[in-house]
Amino acid sequence: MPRERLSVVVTRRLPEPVETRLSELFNVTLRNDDSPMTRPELIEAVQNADVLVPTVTDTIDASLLGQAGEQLKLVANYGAGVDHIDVATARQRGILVSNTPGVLTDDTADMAMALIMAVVRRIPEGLAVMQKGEWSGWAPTALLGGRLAGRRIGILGMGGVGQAVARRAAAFGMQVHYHNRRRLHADIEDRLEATYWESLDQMVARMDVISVNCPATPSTYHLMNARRLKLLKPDAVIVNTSRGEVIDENALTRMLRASEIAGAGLDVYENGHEINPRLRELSNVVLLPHMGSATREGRIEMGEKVLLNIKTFEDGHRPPDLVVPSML
Ligand code: 8YV
Repeated sequence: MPRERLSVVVTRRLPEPVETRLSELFNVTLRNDDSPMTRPELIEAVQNADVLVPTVTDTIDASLLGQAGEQLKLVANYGAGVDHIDVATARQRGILVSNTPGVLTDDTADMAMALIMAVVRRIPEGLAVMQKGEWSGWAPTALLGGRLAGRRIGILGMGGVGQAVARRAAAFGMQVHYHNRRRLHADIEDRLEATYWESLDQMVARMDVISVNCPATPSTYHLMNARRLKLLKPDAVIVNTSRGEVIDENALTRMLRASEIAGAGLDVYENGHEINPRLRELSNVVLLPHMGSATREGRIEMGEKVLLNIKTFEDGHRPPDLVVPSML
């Protein structure tokens, strides 16, 4: 007799090829519209599914996991970051957690560079002039930005995305510096021509650009707090394509308003999609709606990773992208 297929609940609409493949392989419940699941819907999902496929917009906390049925065995996250999942509680309850590392590294690094260029070269301001029909022709001193080549970039978090940013920044002629929990191996450092700073304070004070690329964990919460932001040079810019919680958003907004820092490029925010409204009023700030990994290729490859994690688990093996609390 064929084995009964795993019951999989997906919390958001995924790219069509991913949904099709999930339906072919598993007993899957897909989302009809693209709104995030409500809390009661999530509770129902964890009470019935063998596998839950959430995204960054779902809070999989201890209280939700406490209401899960005995059958829930795997949370196969569609995304790399797992800060919205209580991985330790899941583990205690015998629920595995997997994610989708690697496949969104280049896309996210591209977006970090796009934000750096947008802010330093004032691209949105130029676009606004064009869209409003206000361009009266070339002028020697109009919309002058800065030159990337020769500028120092300080990368905060030198994992896969941080290193991909480093490679890109070096190709633009920037000098690469970084701070990380652990210093990279000397050969990787050499290859990236990256200078390690053990002291984040000292690095921050000397950089022209800061790129935030570390995950959100209790130890990175407000790593860029008001005190540390004040160490930035007044002509420095900061970009964040990782998680909003790493920067104290209100302190950053105050400094941007007071021109104590030259600009910011943000793809992520401290409170999900609720952003400090004052940020929207500032011309030296480029805001994006968390689209760092938003490429068709990336989102399909994320789906392939989810599929592989579930299928491997179904076949009785450890999912290749298992997340264990000690990794965090
Ligand atoms: C994802 C991200 O698209 O993977 C991550 O950690 O931040 C995003 O780029 C999102 O998390 C999907 O769940």
